[in-house]
Amino acid sequence: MTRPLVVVANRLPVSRATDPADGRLTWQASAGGLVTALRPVVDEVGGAWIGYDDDAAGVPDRVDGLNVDLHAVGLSRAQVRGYYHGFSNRTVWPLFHDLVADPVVDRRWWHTYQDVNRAFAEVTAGALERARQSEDHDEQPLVWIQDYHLMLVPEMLRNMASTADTPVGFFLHIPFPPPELVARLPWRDQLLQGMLAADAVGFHTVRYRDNFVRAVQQLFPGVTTLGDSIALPDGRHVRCVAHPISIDADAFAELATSAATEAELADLREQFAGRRVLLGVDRLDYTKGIRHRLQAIELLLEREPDLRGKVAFVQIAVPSRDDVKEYRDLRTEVETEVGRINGRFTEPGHDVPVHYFYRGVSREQLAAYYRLADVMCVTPLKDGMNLVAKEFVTCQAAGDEAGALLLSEFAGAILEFGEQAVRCNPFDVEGLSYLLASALELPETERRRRIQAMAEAVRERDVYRWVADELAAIERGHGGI
Ligand code: ADQ
Repeated sequence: MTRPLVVVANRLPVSRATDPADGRLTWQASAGGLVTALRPVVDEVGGAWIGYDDDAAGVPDRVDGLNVDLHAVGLSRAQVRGYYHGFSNRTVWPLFHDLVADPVVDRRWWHTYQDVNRAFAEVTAGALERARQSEDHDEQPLVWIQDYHLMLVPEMLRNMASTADTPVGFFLHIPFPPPELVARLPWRDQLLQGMLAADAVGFHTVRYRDNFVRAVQQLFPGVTTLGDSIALPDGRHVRCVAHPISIDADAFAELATSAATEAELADLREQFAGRRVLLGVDRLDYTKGIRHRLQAIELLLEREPDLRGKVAFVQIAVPSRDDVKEYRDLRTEVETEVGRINGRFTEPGHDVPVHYFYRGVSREQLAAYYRLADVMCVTPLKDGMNLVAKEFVTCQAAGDEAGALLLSEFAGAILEFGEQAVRCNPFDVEGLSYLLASALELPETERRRRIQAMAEAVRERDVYRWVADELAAIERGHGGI
């Protein structure tokens, strides 16, 4: 690709840090997956990144080591409440995750969502203008909009004279639900129209893509499909594609065998000596199935007294969206459950069965836990993809470990891991408790073979492939090919 790349995402890829040399506050590129994935592209072609920051005025134009111009969108607290905590996370998030929680419908949030999407579109138009004027590029930039916070931005850009001809792509990182669920949203037409203004709309899986295409067909008369394109009544074609996101597999493999990870792992092996380890790593989100998982652990310990003292369950839960009531309630419920299990099954003088962390951990610690785990429990009730599963198999394979992956049928990742994972239905708590036991009992050679096969699948379709496939689809969609 030779066009400069303009990324539009809820957050900017930078964070504040203290300079170790003089203790001053500085800005640095953050270590998020999207930034890592796009780094090789923007190193080559340059570009811009548009995103929100709560200190918009303080964000520098650029940071060291990241070849993009930063454009911060400043939002008031009320806008963040309505657009982010409200419409994005209390309306769209639960609805698009198959109603695992009740969506809240609030007209004020919807209006704020529209206003904020417009603010993003305007800042993007300004960034495009600057990129066009720059002498470094002869080609028009390509705009790539990320996720459910910004579903109206493609159409807003299409309707501005200065940006009408720009190649625009949109990628949805969460599931796209069946049309019957989308239909519940009073503003479903506007949201779909917003996305349809892109040249290409990307999803993790064929099922989400097909759900989107069916919703468009049901809601807009006169729409036809041709291969992976939707033909709109006005003659435009929109390419709808399925590209599963992934991780930087080589970087994770390297991290898993680094000296720092090995040192962490040695400590953990000592701490958990004589016990098999079950592991959960998630943002603390009700879609991730953490409560069902804990209940399955409790049933397992209740049913099989021999396992008590011989297995430990480690749950690493990253704090998430704690401005939203449902997330605060979930934290209370999870912590109550952990307390109950430990209260029931801890023996005097012995360690607790459930180790619970409400915090993020370092990359090295995370990799060490992935290597330590005998069974990795990825049991979301619904999940667009789930990168934890991909990180786990990559770290295990790099360290020649032989753990098992217990994977929900409702995570996008199940499509790539097929029969190599232990498939589960997380809604069936009792069934989950039996599957935990059978995952522990799989023969070691079988577990090792499966881990290697899953890691190979991740290596073949890593995050760089995802970026390349997405950008190529946007180009083809724009060129009408
Ligand atoms: P998430 O719902 O955040 O992402 P996931 O894909 O699993 O879910 O990514 C979580 C990331 O956070 C992983 O890279 C993981 O390493 C990291 N992480 C989790 N716990 C951590 C901890 N305690 N400490 C440090 N890091 C931790 C959304 C969608 C997913 C989709 C992604 C990408 O919900 O379905 O896979 O976007 O599109």
